[in-house]
Amino acid sequence: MNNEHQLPLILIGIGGGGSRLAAAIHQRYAEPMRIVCIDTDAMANREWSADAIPCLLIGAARLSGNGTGGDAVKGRLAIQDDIHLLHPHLQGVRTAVILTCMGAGTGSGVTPEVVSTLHEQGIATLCIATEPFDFEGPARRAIANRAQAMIEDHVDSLCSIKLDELFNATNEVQLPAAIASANEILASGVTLLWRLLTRPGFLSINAERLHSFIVQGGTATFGTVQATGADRATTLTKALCESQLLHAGESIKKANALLVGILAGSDLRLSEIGEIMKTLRGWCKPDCQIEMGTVMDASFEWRIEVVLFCFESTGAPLPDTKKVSSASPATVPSVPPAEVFHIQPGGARRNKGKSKLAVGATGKGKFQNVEPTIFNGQDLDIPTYIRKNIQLDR
Ligand SMILES: Nc1nc2c(ncn2[C@@H]2O[C@H](COP(=O)(O)OP(=O)(O)OP(=O)(O)O)[C@@H](O)[C@H]2O)c(=O)[nH]1
Ligand SMILES: [Mg+2]
Repeated sequence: MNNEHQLPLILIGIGGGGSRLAAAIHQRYAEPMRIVCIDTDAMANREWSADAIPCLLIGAARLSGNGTGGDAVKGRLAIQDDIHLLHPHLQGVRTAVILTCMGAGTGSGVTPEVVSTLHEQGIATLCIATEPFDFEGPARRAIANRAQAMIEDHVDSLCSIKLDELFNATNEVQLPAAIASANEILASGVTLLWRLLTRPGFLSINAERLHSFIVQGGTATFGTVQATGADRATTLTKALCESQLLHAGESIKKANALLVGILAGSDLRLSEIGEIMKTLRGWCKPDCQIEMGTVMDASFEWRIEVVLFCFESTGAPLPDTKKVSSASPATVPSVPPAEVFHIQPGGARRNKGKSKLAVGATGKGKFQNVEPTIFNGQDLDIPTYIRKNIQLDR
């Protein structure tokens, strides 16, 4: 029997928004999971602590627990001060799912540093990062873009989600309902990864398989749909094709790899799995690699939920060694053969090549969008008083 605490998988929430989403996911999963939140804001930190989620307050020496006030320079310095606080949480971790919101100081400044640290430790990273709403304005957008470019340097799989698209997908008009619904969509996607490992149905994915999938993932998108009724499999595939988060099916067509999770109760039929997988196979590229798993959950009786991660991995797959399912093909004749991804030693992300902008930390005034001036490991574009934490008399 799997114990979630033993899983080599951790959820890391960063900043106010990222921690709030991580806490919502933790609550939805309702079972023990490895989780840690990181923030510069002591008040927000207390909120998550009340939920028994370990929270790391970083940069307290320079920010006094007041947050960064939207300054990614301060966020980056805060995590550089206190990255050691994260290390005890990484014992035995092979894969990290990071939730973060781009556009302000902590998420944008801290996430690239955390991703880089995890990468150095050989931990595969799937970073789910929200992009600010259009109405938040160009300054937040610029911070988000710079942070994203830095994250891309070391992350294995990056799933950027535009908040405008996420909220459109909720079909809710009033803000509180839209936020709850948006949280629910993200929670479906993320908890799927835990459920696939801890509550497998007859087609399972193990932690090492998931690790190798994420290592090769590249740019990722995800969507989730559910349906009930006699034609629920057909309804589901139609909804997937129309999903805004999957760009009306474009993400499926472009994907080099798909991770498909099917959640259902004991009434799930093999023919339904076959129909869903056959339709997906028909949409995606002939050489697209598909990994699927089922999660049997009594609370899903009468309905099916499909969660789909589409990865635009740029790396050529290595020769196959394993089949996706331990079930013999004879027992599931209607499911098309699926291939698996392979572990890539070193865990390096392969979709490099995008131009690297300066870290958000230096994104101010004349240093906006320029490469940082690094000397002896120090970023000289950061004012000396901030770099050396000198308190100025005012
Ligand atoms: N989906 C969602 N997005 C959020 C939420 N809170 C904030 N955001 C988004 O996240 C961006 C960053 O905000 P925060 O996460 O609060 O900022 P932070 O990373 O804590 O940074 P500082 O507070 O400036 O130190 C915002 O511009 C919003 O786009 C939330 O509860 N849900
Ligand atoms: Mg904050």
